[in-house]
Amino acid sequence: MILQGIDLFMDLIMKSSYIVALTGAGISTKAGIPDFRGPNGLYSRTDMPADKLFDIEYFKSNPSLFYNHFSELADIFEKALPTKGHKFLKKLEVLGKLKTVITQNIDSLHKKAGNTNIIELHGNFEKYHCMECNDEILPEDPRFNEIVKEMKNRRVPKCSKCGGIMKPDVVFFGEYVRDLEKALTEIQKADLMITMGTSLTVYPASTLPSYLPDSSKLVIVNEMDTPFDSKAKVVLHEDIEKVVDKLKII
Ligand code: CNA
Repeated sequence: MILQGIDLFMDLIMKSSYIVALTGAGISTKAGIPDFRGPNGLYSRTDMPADKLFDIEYFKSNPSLFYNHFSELADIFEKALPTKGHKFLKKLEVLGKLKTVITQNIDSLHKKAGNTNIIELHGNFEKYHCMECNDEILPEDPRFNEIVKEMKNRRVPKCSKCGGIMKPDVVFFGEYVRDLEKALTEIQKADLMITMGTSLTVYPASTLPSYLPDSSKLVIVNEMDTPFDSKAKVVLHEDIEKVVDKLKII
């Protein structure tokens, strides 16, 4: 029998021993966090200059643009809980199949779901630093909550030491991504790569599936087309949660 679609995906999971996942904003939309390019994504909003929001040059010259608009999303990020997609990847790790999650997301939901080996290419909001004196503020520092409060009040948080602008530990467009070498090493060891909820258009994450060894398999789960669809063994243009439900792994 020739397996296809979800059955082939399940078969590939069963036969694999070193799965690496690459995730994007689409795995978190069901947690209430909008993506960039989906139908209800931030790029479709006319009241928010989403393309400038995470641009380092705009941030340096006008940090209030980011803090003004991000205040709305900060609460959503804080309250968001892992989706079935995140739980599925956690389960694959518990089963000893999934070795690494590489994510472009900045929402820390893979950590909340309990995965342990996570490469956050674009950082997260778990740390802030001063753009002038580099002072670092971690969550256990009482000043961390002050920064979050300032942000939620649409004010630019300032360094308590030198008055410089505080920046979250998130990689903006125009900055270097984190741990790219580590991500490449993991992909080269993978026998199965699963990409979930990413348009595969943001460089350099967009190039990562091309580093998969020829003998390994690629599965893409994303509602919209991606540039790697023709290279994948299985492409499911479906909602991640529906796919996970059909796999019956969680
Ligand atoms: P993207 O370019 O917005 O692509 C998301 C993709 O997910 C789209 O192609 C959607 O069709 C698809 N999608 C949305 N919901 C679902 C669903 N339920 N099931 C299946 N597919 C779905 O986002 P990428 O991650 O590819 O681009 C990388 C950017 C987005 C990075 O710089 C991130 O930091 C940034 N981002 C992150 C978050 C987050 O952390 N949750 C939110 C918004 C943007």
